[in-house]
Amino acid sequence: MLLWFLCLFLSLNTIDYVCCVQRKPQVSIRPDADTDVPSESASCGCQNLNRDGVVDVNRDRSILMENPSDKYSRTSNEKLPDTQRNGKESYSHSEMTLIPGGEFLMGTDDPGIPPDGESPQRKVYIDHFYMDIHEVSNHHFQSFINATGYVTEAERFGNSFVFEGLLSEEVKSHISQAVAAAPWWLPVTGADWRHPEGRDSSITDRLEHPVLHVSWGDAVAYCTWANKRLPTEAEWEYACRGGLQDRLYPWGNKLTPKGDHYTNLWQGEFPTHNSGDDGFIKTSPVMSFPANGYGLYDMVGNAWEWTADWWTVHHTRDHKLNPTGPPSGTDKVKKGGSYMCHKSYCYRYRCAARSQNTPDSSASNLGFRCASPEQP
Ligand SMILES: *[C@@H]1O[C@H](CO)[C@@H](O)[C@H](O)[C@H]1NC(C)=O
Ligand SMILES: [Ca+2]
Ligand SMILES: [Ca+2]
Repeated sequence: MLLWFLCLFLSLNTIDYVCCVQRKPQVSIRPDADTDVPSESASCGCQNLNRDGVVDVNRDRSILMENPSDKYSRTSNEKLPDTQRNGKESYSHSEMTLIPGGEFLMGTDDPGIPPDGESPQRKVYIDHFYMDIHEVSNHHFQSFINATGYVTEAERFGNSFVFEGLLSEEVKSHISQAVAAAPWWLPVTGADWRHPEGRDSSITDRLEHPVLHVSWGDAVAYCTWANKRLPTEAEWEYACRGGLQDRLYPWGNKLTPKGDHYTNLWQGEFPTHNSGDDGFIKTSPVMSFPANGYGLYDMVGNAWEWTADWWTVHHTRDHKLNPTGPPSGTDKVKKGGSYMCHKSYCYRYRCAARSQNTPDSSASNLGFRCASPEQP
């Protein structure tokens, strides 16, 4: 067991700790590897998750935070009540909006996290398509499950990764493993989309929040059922930019224009203190923050979003027409960052930012939305 986690520390000083919520080790085992914690912004709050790559926390209880929940503001979630959207969510699928075709600059020449393959900036042309205006919600995912009886991969595996700060003491007391490089990630038995923090949790009061703990395959199954598909990375990034050219965020270059929060991220110190300044310490109901220029919500922040593409960090400046990524690979691209992202650890809530996971991965900050060439 120890060997599995040691392999996670083979940072090689270049390959950053990508946000891999993965089940299969991607690197070989080197028992002599040292065990430094990942270095600041090169890593993110959701990396190195691997069901085989966890350590025994009973050997060192201090790997767990002391009472992280004490440090969270209980009232923070009351700031932005769940009201605006009540009654609006009666569709069985998410509403979509037309993303007009056009050319854009994909990636950046000023990468926030160079090892992620954010550069070079290149011209990409995208045909028009339709995009879900928000992340697929628990409510919509439940419609799919009710209609099909589909069983997600986390349910089949019997566990999924949950951020420690969200867990009850009861659940934590039964956990004996953690991800060594990122001890705030714990494999939780019984965690799945219906039980985001394990068996003693539920989604009844979170039906309008993004569905979590869905693998890439689960996301594809949902989109296929809805007569849609996952967006390509290029489509996703084009949609993220909302018609703006060469900006960091879907709304511009300032993270909090006039002090206002435009999406659900992490404020405070990661991973010990989440001040919830944006109103939420966990996920937020979809559409809690302003839409971008294309009418899309939470393109960055709230939940990470799976895309269709296989992962590569090698890009050229060649102009591209509707690129679909490499023909094969081991990881899929995810985009947008999540409510757990803080600049110090996961500066990935930018349109050009990207990360990856194996397709069977699932976690408490990873969801998706669908696209379609035509209005379904
Ligand atoms: C799914 O089925 C459950 C159990 O029958 C029901 O309570 C729930 O309202 C249904 N949800 C949707 C979105 O169809
Ligand atoms: Ca937040
Ligand atoms: Ca998102």
